[in-house]
Order: sequence, then structure tokens, then C-alpha cells
Amino acid sequence: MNVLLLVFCFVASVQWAPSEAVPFVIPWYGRWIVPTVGEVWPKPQQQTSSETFFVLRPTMFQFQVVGERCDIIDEAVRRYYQIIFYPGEAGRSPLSYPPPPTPIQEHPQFRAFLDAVEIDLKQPCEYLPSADMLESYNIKIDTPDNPLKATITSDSVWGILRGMETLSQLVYSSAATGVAYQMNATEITDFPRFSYRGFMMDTARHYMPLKTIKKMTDLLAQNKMNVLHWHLTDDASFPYESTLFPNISRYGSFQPFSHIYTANDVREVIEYARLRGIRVIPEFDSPDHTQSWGLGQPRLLTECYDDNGILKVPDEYGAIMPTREENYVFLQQFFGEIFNTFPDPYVHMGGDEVSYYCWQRHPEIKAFMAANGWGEDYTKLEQYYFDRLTAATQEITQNQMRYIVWQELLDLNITLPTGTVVEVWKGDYEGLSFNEELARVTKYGYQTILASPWYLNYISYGLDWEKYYLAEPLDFDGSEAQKNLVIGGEATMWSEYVDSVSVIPRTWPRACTVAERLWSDRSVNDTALAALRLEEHRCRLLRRGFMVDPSNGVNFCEQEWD
Ligand code: CP6
Repeated sequence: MNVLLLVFCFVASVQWAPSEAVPFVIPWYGRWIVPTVGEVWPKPQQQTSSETFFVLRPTMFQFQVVGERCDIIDEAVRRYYQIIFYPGEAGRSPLSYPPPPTPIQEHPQFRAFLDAVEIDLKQPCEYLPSADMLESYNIKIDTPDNPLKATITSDSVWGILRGMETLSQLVYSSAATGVAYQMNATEITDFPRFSYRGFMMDTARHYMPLKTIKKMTDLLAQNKMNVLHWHLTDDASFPYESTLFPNISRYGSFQPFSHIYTANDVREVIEYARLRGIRVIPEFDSPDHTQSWGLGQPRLLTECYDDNGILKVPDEYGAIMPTREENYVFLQQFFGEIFNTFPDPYVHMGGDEVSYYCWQRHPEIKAFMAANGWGEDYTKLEQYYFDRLTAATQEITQNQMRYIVWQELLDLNITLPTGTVVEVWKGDYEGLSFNEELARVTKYGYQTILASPWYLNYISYGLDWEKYYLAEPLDFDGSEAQKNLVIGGEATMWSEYVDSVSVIPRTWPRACTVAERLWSDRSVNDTALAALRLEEHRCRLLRRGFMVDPSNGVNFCEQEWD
């Protein structure tokens, strides 16, 4: 048995044995121990570090705001002080190490105590994160032009947030020196490769409590992701409590009092995300995936007939009834409310997996099709639905609303307003490969975000993060202009088979690999090097109090979850 275990450990360790470029890996009883050294995830664009280290003392340390300031900065100062010195839940920090063998001041690489990090924001704060926000920043810790000092500089408050996250990851506990909080002299220039780095959370198949959504948002921020795509409704439930149409969640949520998001809940999520530089983009998927809408909004859905023209048993409905005028009045008022509730101009309109079954059999629709001379081409009717929906929502938002849709609309040759973002989600086994799809979408001039390789809801035994890590959004055949239309990507976690018990460990640290693909340089793609840094990052997230899965088979963290 022991022999088997040893062989397994050996094989497991050889599989991702590090190259010589990683000096801090110690083989120990057949396992690779990765001491906490302050490697940053996702990897910065440029970083130089030296062996010289500073010691941070929790009682002395402070962030000094020397540039512009606002609530986002003040809140971040409070938050990152906690994250650095008291991560996780009460009683689990600070780390206790044996006392250093020599007084720390005599350690050859000790430079000084570092009691301040300067926050230098050069331009006034913006209030809300947006599609074109700036996120670049610089960090100088004891550089020739910034000796014995640490400074985070940016032109944008969002860059300051990303820089503070990086700084918090540079602080590490060293078993070698026995120091609980130390940081090396470092210079970093950093910026994201893609502007849209998202995560889709599905709260329709299972209701996710606010606490879970907030933890998810923290994890997004700690991986420098910047969009929470909130798939709020679907066939299974409608947990959004509309002010104008409260009956929809009253009848369409799992539980009208506990399993809904009130206007206040939504505000809380948006504010929580805003303070972390994360946009909240809601999705109200239509015209299909809308069964739950129908329960509290009579006549919205298409009554379903069978092949003999007989109305099916009561309560069988299809997608939203596209030929009923009153439905566009409803959609206009509803999306008007959504536009006023969610501050981001982008709303995800869904448009995926529309079934024509009930449309094809409804007498009113058949008459409408005939009158328009559309024959049996129901994509014409879907085009009509989206034309009416976008016209109605443009009218009520004074042309301010922007759209994201799933790829099907484009696959069906449906024309969308200019500026619409198309989300590519289908796998290579259904129709075009995602590379062919990206080429097609961008050829039509649409911006696009890629989700296909990052369907985290699939689970299987064994190491799976490498395939997420190596997926590359710009590998398709296309011109420079086409590549520029790829604004980023997102990981999705469909929730048929997860709820708040499992959604965090199933998402993380696998979504970390998506975060690095979308932030770091394209050349950062060595899985052997990533494995070690991911391992450290995973332990860091665990230390910070998140239940995140192991990433690499056999290994352990300094502190395990308890
Ligand atoms: N729900 C909605 C889903 C899916 C989609 N839309 C989905 C399809 C295939 C897989 C996972 C999820 N459950 N509304 C597709 C965008 Cl594998």
C-alpha cells in the first residue's frame, strides 16, 4: 500500500516537475512543497524582484493615500489591510512560525521595516467601472527612483484596485526567516490583455444567497476579473423582484419571500462589485428560457398546440408570444426598469436555444407568418421579435442601452444593432468550432466574448485546468481588425447541478486559469510553471477564507481548511 502511494506521489510530482527557472520548489517525501513566496496571479505583464526583503508589522503598517481619493480607495485601504494581515476567518491568522534563528535585522537580505505603502492616484476617481475603464498600474518597492519606499501609481482608480490586489499577493510568510509578513523589493508594470474578463453565475436553476454572490465577487476581484454576468432568470425560476411586475417573482420564483432578489439586494450586489471594480451585467434571457415568466404574466408565452391543432393540456407554453402587441409594451416597461436598476449600459438579452415548436403550431402566428410572406422561415419571426425588442428598449432608454446576446442569433443570420456584443459559447462538436465562430462573428463586425472553452459546469475526474489555461481567444483566422473585436471572455457556471454548497469550490481555482489567460501576456502559457503558481494562489485563496478545490492532485497547503 505504502509502495503504491510512494509510486503515485512520484508520478504525480514528475508530471508537473518544475523547470530550473523556479528556485523555490523543495522536493519533500516525493512531493513538491511550494513555500509561500508572493507570486502574483494572474501574472503581471512585467515584473522584476530582488532577494532583498522588507518586513511588514501589522501594528505599524498603513496605506498612505497621497493622490486623489474617494470611497473606492478608502474602502480598498480597509479591505486590503485585512486581507494582508488578517485573512480568512477569525482565529485562523496571523500565521505562527517558529521564531527566526537570528534577529531579523541581521539577516543578509533584510532591508528595512516597511510601515507604509503609498497610493498615488493621478486622476480623479470614476464612480462606476465601465467597458472602457483603464486598469493599468505600476508598483515600485525600493526601486532606484523610489528607494526604501513602496508606491502604487495609476491614472485610474481601477488600476489602483488591481495594484492593491497585486501588492497584497506580494506579501508572504517565510518559513526560512520566520517572518509572518514580508515583501521583496519589486518593480511591476501591469495592464490587462483583454478588457472583458467575466464570470457567469446562474441564479435561476438554484437560488444563490447574497453571501455566496459576494464571495464570488471577492474571488473575481482577487483574480482581477471585472465582469459579473448575472444569469438571473430561466425556465426554472425568476428570482428578480420587479418593481413594476412583482407578480412574476411572486409566482415564478422558487419561494417568493426567501428566494428572491429585492431591489435592495440588487443594489447591494452592484455596490459590492463597484467597490471592487467589477461591472454587473444582468441577463434576462428571452424569448425562450422564459417558462417562469409566464406564471405571473398571463398571455406572455405562446400557448402550445399539437400537430392536430388541438390546444395541448393547459399550462403548456413555448417562448414569448411574438405577435401579441401587448407583450412589447410589457417588454419595454420591464427592460426600462432593468436599465434603471442596473447602472451598466450593457444588458444580456440571451436569445439562445429558441425552440420554434409552439410558434409553428399557433394559429395566430401561422396567420402572421402568411401575411408577411415568410413561409416556414421562423428565423424571420425571431428577427422580428428582436427588432421589436431592441426598438422598444432603445426608445425607453433614449438609445443608451447596449446588448450582449448568445451566438445563436448570429448563427441564424439575425441582424443586431451595431455595437452588440456576441457571446460565443458552443463547443467544437456542434456546428462551427469556436475559432470558426469567432472568425464569422468578427467578420460581420460584431464585438465578441468567448465562453466555449470555459464551461466550468462540466466536471470529470483528474486534472482539468490545463485545457482551460491553454485555450486561446486569438488563434482563429482573421485580420488584425477582426482580432481587435475580441474584447475578452468569460467562464460560465451553469447551476443545474450546483448550488451555494458547491458553486465556489467547483468554480475555483479553475476560473483562475481563465483569469490569467485573459489578463496576462499570450506568451504566459507554460503549464508546468503555472502549476506551481496556481498551487500557491490556491493556498492563498484558502487562507483568505474561501473553500477552493485543490488544483494539482497531490499536495498540501501550509494551512488547510478547518
Ligand atoms: N441554459 C441556458 C443553459 C445553457 C445555455 N443557456 C447551457 C447549454 C449547454 C451547456 C451548458 C449550459 N443551461 N439558458 C446555453 C447558453 Cl453544456
